Amino acid sequence: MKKITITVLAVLLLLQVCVIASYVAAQSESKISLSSGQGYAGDTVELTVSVEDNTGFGSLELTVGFDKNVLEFVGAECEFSGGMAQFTPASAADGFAVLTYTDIENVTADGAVFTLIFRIKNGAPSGESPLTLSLGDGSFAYDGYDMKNFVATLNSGSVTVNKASTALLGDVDLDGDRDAIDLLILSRHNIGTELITGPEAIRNADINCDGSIDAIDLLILARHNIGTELIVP
Ligand SMILES: [Ca+2]
Ligand SMILES: [Ca+2]
Repeated sequence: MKKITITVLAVLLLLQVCVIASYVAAQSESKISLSSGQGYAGDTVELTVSVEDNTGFGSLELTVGFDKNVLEFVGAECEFSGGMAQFTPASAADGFAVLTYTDIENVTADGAVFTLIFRIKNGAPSGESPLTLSLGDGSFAYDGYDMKNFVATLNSGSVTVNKASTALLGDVDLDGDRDAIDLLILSRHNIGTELITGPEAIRNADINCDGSIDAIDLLILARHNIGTELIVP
């Protein structure tokens, strides 16, 4: 019985040590995150690199990798002041950017460190394009007169390229065709039974592009549907 009690106590003690060790380990690592963004082809997207639970760094070197077929690195800004920030702009052939910040003493503040500016390339495929974030060898923390490794848990974001909507004047239900259903929806809108909502449907409903959805648009669509006068395009 005594043996069992000692064994149980030993296991409990071991568990406690493990829990404390993992807690200490979790506490001693900074978290660095790269935010996500979205936009259409041709848009500029700003992403933020931020630090949480900062254990302190004298120099931070980060490499951000991206799909060069989707994104173009425009530039970066450092949100910290007092130290020296440097960015290695990626050339057209590269798919990464290196960002460094060095100070004369450990930086322990949390918050945004860098703002990254990307442009979504024209013709970029729609969908999510993941980015990578890695900590470079140039990262360190001051320890008195020495330098020690700066470690961090890294989380990287992505840029989502929105699907460009195609305008088709008269297609108010956005199914890709102009037909009797669109005419019915437009009629209901005009008599006030059921209003057309949503930016794309509203844009398509104003067929003559005069800024209002009215009987003229209804007439144009009716003529198109019976083939008297087709809407172009
Ligand atoms: Ca339609
Ligand atoms: Ca109109």
